[in-house]
Amino acid sequence: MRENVCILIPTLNEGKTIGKLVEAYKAMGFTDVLVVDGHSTDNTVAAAQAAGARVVLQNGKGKGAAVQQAFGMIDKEITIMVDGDGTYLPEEVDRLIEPIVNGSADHVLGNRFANYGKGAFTRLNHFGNKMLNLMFNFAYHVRLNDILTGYHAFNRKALKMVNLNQSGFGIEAELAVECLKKDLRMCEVPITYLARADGAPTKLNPLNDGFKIGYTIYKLGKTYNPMLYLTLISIAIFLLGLVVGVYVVWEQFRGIPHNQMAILTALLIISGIQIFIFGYIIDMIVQMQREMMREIRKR
Ligand SMILES: Nc1nc2c(ncn2[C@@H]2O[C@H](COP(=O)(O)OP(=O)(O)O)[C@@H](O)[C@H]2O)c(=O)[nH]1
Ligand SMILES: [Mg+2]
Repeated sequence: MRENVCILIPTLNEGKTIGKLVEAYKAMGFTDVLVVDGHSTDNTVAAAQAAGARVVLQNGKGKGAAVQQAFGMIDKEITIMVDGDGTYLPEEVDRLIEPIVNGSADHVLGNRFANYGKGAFTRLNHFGNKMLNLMFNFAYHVRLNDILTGYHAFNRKALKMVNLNQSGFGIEAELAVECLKKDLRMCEVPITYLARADGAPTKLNPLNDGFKIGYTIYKLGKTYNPMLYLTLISIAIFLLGLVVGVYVVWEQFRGIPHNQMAILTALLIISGIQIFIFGYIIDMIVQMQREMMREIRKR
């Protein structure tokens, strides 16, 4: 079975850990280890090759571009994607492979919150991850614990259907969104998450990238769930109208008329209701389109 698996490792300056990682997978019987390197300036490429990996230098910039490129090159039933920083355990790979082999999922995510080592998450990182997962679950009506994990498994179907346009660190969020949009079955399995090796800093900038990932979720969420966004806007406008309206009525009782403000009240309340109805209609169109795509895909 292991000859049907490709181990994909995107790397950028992971010279400290990549050699061992590739060796570990090789020793477990995975013959196809593909390292897509983002033009590392350390010994990553040499170490990966020495350990027996197939190394490809990526075109374009960012992990997203690297992964998209790799997806186009892989022709295996199962693809495992794992960070090259040694924070994930090769021995746990079967947990991710299992749901693919038994056919219960198309995309498996390793849930890092199940078991994480001391210092694996900084406090900010832990908080940020929780927030982004909450936001994601809210926008997409799902219940996932860890969409930003670095340990994934895909079957061939998922690999061919997923389309990543975003570069940089939006990629994990985009992966999750793509799988939902394409109606792929996702599942999570518990995994271990270790701290990075000393002197091998993450490429992630927690604040900056956190906002980028949040923005990606928001931007993509708009097309997936337009109702949500329009509902939020309509509620805001409606409430504003209500506040102004209460003030106008209050003043009226005290004998002070506010004609312009009364007009404003009416406009705000009507706009709020209308935007809500637009959202409802757009939602219906999106649902219908999704249903249709589902039918088409079944054939
Ligand atoms: N090919 C490629 N790999 C990258 C790039 N940026 C990060 N990576 C790799 O993607 C993986 C995840 O990055 P990492 O810094 O560990 O992010 P973190 O796990 O969120 O801290 C690591 O194996 C990195 O070496 C890039 O621009 N190109
Ligand atoms: Mg990492």
